[in-house]
Amino acid sequence: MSLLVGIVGKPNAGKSTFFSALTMVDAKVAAYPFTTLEPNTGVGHVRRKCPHVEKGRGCSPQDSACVNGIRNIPVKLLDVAGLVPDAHRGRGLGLQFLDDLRTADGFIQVVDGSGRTDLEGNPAQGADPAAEVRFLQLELEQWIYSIIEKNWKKVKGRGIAELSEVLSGLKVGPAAAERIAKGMGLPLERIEWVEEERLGFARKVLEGKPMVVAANKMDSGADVKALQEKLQGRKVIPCSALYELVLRKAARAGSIEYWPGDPGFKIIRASSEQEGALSRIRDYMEENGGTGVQKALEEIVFGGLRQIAAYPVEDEHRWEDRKGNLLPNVHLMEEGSTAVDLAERVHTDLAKRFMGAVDGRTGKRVGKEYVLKDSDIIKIVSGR
Ligand SMILES: Nc1nc2c(ncn2[C@@H]2O[C@H](COP(=O)(O)OP(=O)(O)OP(=O)(O)O)[C@@H](O)[C@H]2O)c(=O)[nH]1
Ligand SMILES: [Mg+2]
Repeated sequence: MSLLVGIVGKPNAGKSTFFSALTMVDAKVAAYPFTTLEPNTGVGHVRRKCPHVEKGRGCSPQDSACVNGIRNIPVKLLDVAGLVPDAHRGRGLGLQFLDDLRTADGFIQVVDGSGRTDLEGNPAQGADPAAEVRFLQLELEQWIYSIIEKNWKKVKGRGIAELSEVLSGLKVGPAAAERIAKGMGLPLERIEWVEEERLGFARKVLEGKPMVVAANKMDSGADVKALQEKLQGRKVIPCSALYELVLRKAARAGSIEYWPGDPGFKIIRASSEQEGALSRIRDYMEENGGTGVQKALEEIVFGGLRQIAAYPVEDEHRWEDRKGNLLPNVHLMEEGSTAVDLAERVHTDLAKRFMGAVDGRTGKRVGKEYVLKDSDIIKIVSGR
């Protein structure tokens, strides 16, 4: 039950490059629109300092990796086809393919920060990346609206429960649906909302899905400041997916030592040709503090989706499971989650038989309502 982050944007913005750089899954990349038709799925990782360093002993992760004291926690990623203006009227590949993104918890929109492709993904000069963000917003709204419309006869004349049923695929529960409807002053029973109200509702549902803008292709020159000013209120992370992909491939081949998200890398062995390319990348990274790709993922996960890490253990003193693995598992949980939410995540049975929990750092017994802190180590106590 890991998080799912959807990578969206217009064609040719670099979505698949960005996806490949994070997942090391080979996705087709090419300099023309609609290279991706079928979605690509893969696993990226977000970093957290691993608590094993406090114990002075190496951990034995069973569901993640730990490198140099950094826990790499998996997050699912989905790269889909490009979206063009008026996709909801059937242009490009339409909206249908977005249904693969229904269960996405949040989105990264990749825009062409260099302004060298238009909204259709064709070569251009001086295109405005802010326009990409505006049109995408409208199309995603229309997508959610279309899901409501397709199911409207199940909702019409009924209540908010039926509406939330229709939206459950989008991970919108009854409480969220009710909150939105109330906020808009819409009736919750015998629903007869007009088109405009349904569209407004779809817009609010979309607002509930966190989004980060990855201003890509910054290696070929772009005005990040101007973009950030135009997109006030949105998180904009400048990045170069191309450079990140080159670095990860070079690291895998043993040419360099590079840890994703780091501000630099070390050359181990490289041809003079490679060195030329790497030195350009190094200049870019020095100026920007890294390639920005890992940062964008961590911004959506820790910032937008407000996730924290929690480590369930069976032995609260040794921080081990029954087999003696130190800190075997880690879960990403939403801020505000409680000890019983963690129990539920580990196993529904554990939540049902929940009797209490122990904080592995303080040794204190805590109750069901205990709100987890980031990187908490928790033993769940359960009955039979
Ligand atoms: N300079 C530069 N070029 C990039 C970067 N990222 C991607 N590109 C190039 O942009 C073109 C499109 O990349 P893709 O990753 O296929 O783009 P996409 O958004 O997946 O495209 P579609 O699947 O067609 O929607 C390719 O030529 C990439 O090499 C980057 O950070 N910098
Ligand atoms: Mg693609």
